[in-house]
Amino acid sequence: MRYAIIGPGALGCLLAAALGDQHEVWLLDHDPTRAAQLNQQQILLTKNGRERPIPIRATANPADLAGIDCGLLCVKSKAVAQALTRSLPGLGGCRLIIAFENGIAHLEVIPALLQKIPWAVGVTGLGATLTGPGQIRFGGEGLTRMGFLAAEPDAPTIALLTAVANDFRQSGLPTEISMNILGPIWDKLLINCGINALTAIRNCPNGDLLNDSETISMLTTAVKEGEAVAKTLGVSITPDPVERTMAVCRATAANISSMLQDVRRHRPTEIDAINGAVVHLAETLGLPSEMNRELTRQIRNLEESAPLFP
Ligand code: KPL
Repeated sequence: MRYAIIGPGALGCLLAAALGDQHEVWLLDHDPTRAAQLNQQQILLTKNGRERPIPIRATANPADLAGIDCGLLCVKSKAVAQALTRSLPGLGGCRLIIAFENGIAHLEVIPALLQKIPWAVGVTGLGATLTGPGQIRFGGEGLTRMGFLAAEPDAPTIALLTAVANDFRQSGLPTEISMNILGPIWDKLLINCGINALTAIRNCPNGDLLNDSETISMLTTAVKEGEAVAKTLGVSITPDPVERTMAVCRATAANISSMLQDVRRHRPTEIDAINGAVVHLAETLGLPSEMNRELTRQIRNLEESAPLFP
């Protein structure tokens, strides 16, 4: 299978590293200088204290993607429209795009842009920290789920998603096909609601959130507010999201959350797609969302207190 991974961030590089051993993997970067650097240096993955180079092909030219089978969209939520608009001309032969963004904002943007290519959603519990261009430190194992959100796709597209899930498994990434991907999307959203903003505000790795009772209480309230929204919307989430969020804190204890990575690099965060999206829906439904509103406010302050690089 030929893969194009759109976005060389932590998850994009981690998936490229996992699939790159056995498949042809192209990494699409909007920055030509960095793409040239990645081509020379390869992906450098540090896992269990050992660094290993993994060959991939990087490019900033979407035309190089002609003939790929599947695109894995791994850009930040806010960058989805721009990344798809830029790469679509090169994705002519692509038969499936799987969107791996955090939060739920991208689900509203993608349908209008991907009218000709079938798309699915990927939700992953994998953790990774980008330590430099193409350099990642593995942050924790986690199940990946993939499924179709929109209308029932045709048989070849279902078969292709099944083949991608097999490739992921053979590359060492536990992966399942989900017939109800909205559930896992919300399961992950609630985890991100509890972890991401708090780690960015406290400037700490995921595991440290469990060190004091005040932070645990904030995490609990943020997740419970989101849980109430999901239940009111009729989304079938997995029971006990607070305990599952704390389990992710433990499983990815040393990981630097994607939001803290963004704040440290002065990049826009995904706050609007995570806690901000919960606040928006809670307000529409007349449900409480004080904690998510407060976390959103504090992250916006952090974003404003330092210059942002898109
Ligand atoms: O998804 C994550 C993120 O950092 O965005 C978690 C699961 C919190 C791992 O860090």
